[in-house]
Amino acid sequence: MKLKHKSVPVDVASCDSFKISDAEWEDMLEGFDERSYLSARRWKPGDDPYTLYAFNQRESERIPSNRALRDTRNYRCTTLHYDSDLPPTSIIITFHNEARSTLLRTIRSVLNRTPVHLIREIILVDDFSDDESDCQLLTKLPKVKCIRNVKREGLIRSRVRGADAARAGVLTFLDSHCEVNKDWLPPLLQRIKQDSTRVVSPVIDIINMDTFAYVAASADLRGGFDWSLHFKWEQLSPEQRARRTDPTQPIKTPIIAGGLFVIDRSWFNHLGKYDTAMDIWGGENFEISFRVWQCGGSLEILPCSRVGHVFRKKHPYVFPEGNANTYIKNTRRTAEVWMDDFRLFYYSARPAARGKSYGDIQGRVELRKKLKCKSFKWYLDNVYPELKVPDDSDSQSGVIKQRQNCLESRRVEGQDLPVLTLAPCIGTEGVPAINQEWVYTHGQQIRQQQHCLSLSTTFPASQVLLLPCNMADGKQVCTHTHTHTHTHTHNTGGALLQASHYSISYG
Ligand SMILES: [Mn+2]
Repeated sequence: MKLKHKSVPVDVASCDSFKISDAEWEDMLEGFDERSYLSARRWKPGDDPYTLYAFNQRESERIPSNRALRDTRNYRCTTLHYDSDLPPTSIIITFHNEARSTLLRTIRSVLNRTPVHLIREIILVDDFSDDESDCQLLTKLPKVKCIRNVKREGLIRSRVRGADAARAGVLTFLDSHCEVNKDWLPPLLQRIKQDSTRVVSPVIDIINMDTFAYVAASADLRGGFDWSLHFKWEQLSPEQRARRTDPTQPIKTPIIAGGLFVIDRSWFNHLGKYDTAMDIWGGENFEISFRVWQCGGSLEILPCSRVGHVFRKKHPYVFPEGNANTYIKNTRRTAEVWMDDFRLFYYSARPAARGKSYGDIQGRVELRKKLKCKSFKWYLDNVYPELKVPDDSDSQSGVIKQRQNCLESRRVEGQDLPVLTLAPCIGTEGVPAINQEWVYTHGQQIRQQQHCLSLSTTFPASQVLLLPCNMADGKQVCTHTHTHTHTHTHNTGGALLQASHYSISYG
């Protein structure tokens, strides 16, 4: 059975650089049997339409693969002109058990709304989906190629595989449940043609996961995050908005959402592609964003490029190591390689990351050195000054008391590390002696100079030692909070100090 193409979407027919007739479409799509493709694994009445994909499968299947979309751009975008010799791109779409209806709509929207000479190829990377014909059958569509992983690799390694296979000079990464909108690609390619160190994203419109309605997103947003490395969209500040006299101007962004972006292929390779030791999904957008900025590039969002994406509340697939563990591993690798001492704030905001294994980062550390990338402080000062750096002045200092005695550090000849003892408190007028004064830090460690109190093991009643501070060591973390009381009692039930009762005085 063949597709009937009686109605080509209006926005395709009206696009200046790309006119294609019904008959030509018929030819291009000949050989692809859409109805039979979509018939596999269809939603059945009585089934929960959210079970398989965590979006409304029934609604997705009701909507045609080539539906028309409202042009959500600012009207001034329609007056812009782009070079006639923009570089073509390889479009890379990775997926794992994607719904056929959404995957097909992603591809058809690209074919319908992109000047044909700008698409070198569409590379589908099937990350070991249950049904290998999901990908294979689509190669009947023009430009589409399929690569299949023989085991589950995750988004990151799948993208690198797609990039390695790509033949165009520019790479376009798309998610597998998108719809590109009118003239989405030329604004992106134009920016890269002018400066190949730019990494550019469209404004990501919202495809409602229940109704599949296509909803315009605000064009006054950029990517931001907090110290737990949790991504969030942020309104531009009033000053930034005041400076934007032209709504078509690019928006510099500290971080990209990660699902959709365009990057020069040589630049992608030069920068070290992705960290392929990261698993499945999550955190890779931090890594590539820090890397691009710190190593001499920039990230921007182009308001005149619009791509819709189905936002879901949860992942429809399983993480072999668990969702949270995977996110921690990936973000911890990012923090360790790119954030310098500011990773302290990451560990402080995400204490569960301490002590979690994150693999070998030597290769990425060397990459950073080889590329002579700038510091995270530079990034904060120049790219994301709005991210508030927790103020160390609200860390507290004081003595740690057991009855009349104070905990002190003492140097012992022949030993590298000072030892801990209890000795009479020798401070005067509320000023503790220097080796009896301890600082409770933001990273929830108890520190004296470069040494921190540390448990020797994680078992209860474990011995307390003084060791070089290591923000990543969970055994150095004291999670009691001291915000309101100046005197605080520790007991041994899982707490830091071994003896029966200590009182810690701060202030
Ligand atoms: Mn997605």
